[in-house]
Amino acid sequence: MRTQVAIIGAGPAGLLLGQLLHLYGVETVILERKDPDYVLARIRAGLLEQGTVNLMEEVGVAARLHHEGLVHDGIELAFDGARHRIDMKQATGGRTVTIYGQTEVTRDLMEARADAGLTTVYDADDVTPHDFDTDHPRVTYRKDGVTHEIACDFIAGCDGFHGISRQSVPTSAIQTYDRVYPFGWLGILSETPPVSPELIYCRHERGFALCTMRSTHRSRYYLQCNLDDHVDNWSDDRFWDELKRRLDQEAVDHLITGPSIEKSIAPLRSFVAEPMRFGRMFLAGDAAHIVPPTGAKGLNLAASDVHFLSQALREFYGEKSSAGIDAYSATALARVWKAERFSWWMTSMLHLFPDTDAFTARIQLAELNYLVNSQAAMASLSENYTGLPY
Ligand code: FAS
Ligand code: PHB
Repeated sequence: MRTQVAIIGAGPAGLLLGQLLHLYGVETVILERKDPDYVLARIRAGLLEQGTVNLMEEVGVAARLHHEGLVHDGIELAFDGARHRIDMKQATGGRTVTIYGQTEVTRDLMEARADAGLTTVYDADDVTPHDFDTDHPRVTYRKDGVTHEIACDFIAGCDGFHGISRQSVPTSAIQTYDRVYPFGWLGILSETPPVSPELIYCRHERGFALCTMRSTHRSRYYLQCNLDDHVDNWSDDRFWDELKRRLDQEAVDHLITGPSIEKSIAPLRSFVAEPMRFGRMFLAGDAAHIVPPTGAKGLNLAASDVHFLSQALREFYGEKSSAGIDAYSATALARVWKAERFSWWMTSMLHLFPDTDAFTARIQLAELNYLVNSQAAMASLSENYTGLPY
């Protein structure tokens, strides 16, 4: 088989890249090691920047997003028993965020790709990129016991943090930056109305909590937990009791609890691999970087990466220019590192660290008090949270 761009990974990065390149007349094949149901069953991000919404519109898959997504103008920060709203729309001159689960983004992109008759190989085993340091890269994979080869012009590694693409790069050719946080997030999904119309980020002496949602009848809550904790240690009742200890009284009074339909613990880390291009192979999304979810940047960075990469490949095929692909890594990394900084800052300000002593706790509260009393500080948070320009 031959194609122009072989994409490894059918998560948001791979699927969105595939749709953008299809729009630009560039042929792709996507190789995914899992089956569609497995990919859709992963409960992950829930909040889209305007830039991500714009890309979904560009590839013509934003109808359900606009019908079911919830547009939010602001968020609330809770600390010291009180809540403070940040009007991000006012602070940024009109920018908002949209609540629409990653599962739904993935489903919409999967359906659009299938409707367009584009090739996605699911249950592809042993996907392996080859010869990406030559002008004739290729990807091999095994399916139903048969080994296949795809000759291509380029390989897009959209296979996430644990994928094969980044691991296929010689260690001498790649520099990584890593920060593993000493805690995780215990997340719960419940068919209950959200405790508040907008997200509430809580800093509390017992640990961070986040109240978010998937719709007006499906809520998602997170509690900071120990890295060595296990989801089996957390009954629904224990989760709700702990959440109430970390919320302000108004939130407690409005909280509607119910049975969990999903419960999981996610580790938190900041990670960047440089560069994001290796000859004819590009990395995009979690394959190249990870952010702690505090700033809701993970999925949105995957979107901006594939925006830059799709434009570069469109230029290569349309104008026979390599300028875009030569600039891809530096362009993508410039935005990645700003999102890494913002996500690290939000995480540092809101979580309890093992070395959070009395001084650090006062600094965190001073940071938060300054933030909610300064138009300039709220504008800075707002422009980062709603998404820096591409
Ligand atoms: P993904 O990991 O989503 O997709 C990679 C795809 O490649 C997967 O389908 C995988 O099966 C496939 N793959 C892997 N190895 C392969 C191989 N060798 N061959 C073929 N296919 C292969 N972000 C937020 O903004 N907010 C959140 O709350 C949030 N919560 C998260 C919770 C968890 C547990 C995790 C892991 C991430 C979370 N994220 C969150 C970040 C997440 O949303 C990612 O940023 C997003 O999935 C990035 O999309 P992709 O880059 O496509 O990677
Ligand atoms: C979510 O809805 O899952 C979500 C929202 C905002 C975050 C993290 C997770 O910062």
